[in-house]
Amino acid sequence: MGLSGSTHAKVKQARILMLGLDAAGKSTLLYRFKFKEPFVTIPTVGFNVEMIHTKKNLHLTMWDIGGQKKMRSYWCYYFENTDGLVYVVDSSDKQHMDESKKEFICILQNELFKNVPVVLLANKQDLPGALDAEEITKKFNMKKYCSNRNWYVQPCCAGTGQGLVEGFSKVSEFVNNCTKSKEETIRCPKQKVQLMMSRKL
Ligand SMILES: Nc1nc2c(ncn2[C@@H]2O[C@H](COP(=O)(O)OP(=O)(O)OP(=O)(O)O)[C@@H](O)[C@H]2O)c(=O)[nH]1
Ligand SMILES: [Mg+2]
Repeated sequence: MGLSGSTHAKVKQARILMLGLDAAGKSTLLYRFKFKEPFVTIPTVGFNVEMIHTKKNLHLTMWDIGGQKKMRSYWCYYFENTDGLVYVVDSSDKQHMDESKKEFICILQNELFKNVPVVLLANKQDLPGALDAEEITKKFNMKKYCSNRNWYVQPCCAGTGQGLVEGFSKVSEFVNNCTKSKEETIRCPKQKVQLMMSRKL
């Protein structure tokens, strides 16, 4: 009895940067989304990189870069060839909201980010006093600073996972529409698996 099969799939690869202030929740939400269970993090020194496979033959390489002040001057080294930006905000941290906005605008104004689509994740919606998506949209002046690109503000909670599917779907949608995405055809050789019939000796 024989079994044969072949795979011929077109897979798009996209490079996504995750940025935001320290403790915004970037690593928590990346691993919550990838492993579908709560995740305990420590502050990221350097970066984490994870591959996310979406249903539409799109592979997202997620670069989660540490957001501590001393690390922000290194962010620009990751900017080249970025297909999408996921900017994470602690929606409950009003004290650092202006600082977060300042860093956000600085990224958007970089030449390498021209036209790069943005998904802003308004994280920590479970905490009291968290700004909602509308308030974050206004606070970050999204209409003004993102007028030349696709953008979306998604409220979420990395702790429970709420809003993450929607947020990552938006990233995929934007990247899929983006002509910058590298296209690659992965061809797996025709595989033949022969199952030997067991024989009585
Ligand atoms: N209540 C609540 N806490 C959260 C949420 N997301 C993350 N946290 C907590 O926030 C803290 C910081 O989370 P991280 O994911 O490490 O933050 P980060 O943005 O990766 O920080 P850096 O690596 O320093 O840039 C952790 O204690 C998380 O458990 C959330 O949605 N709700
Ligand atoms: Mg981190």
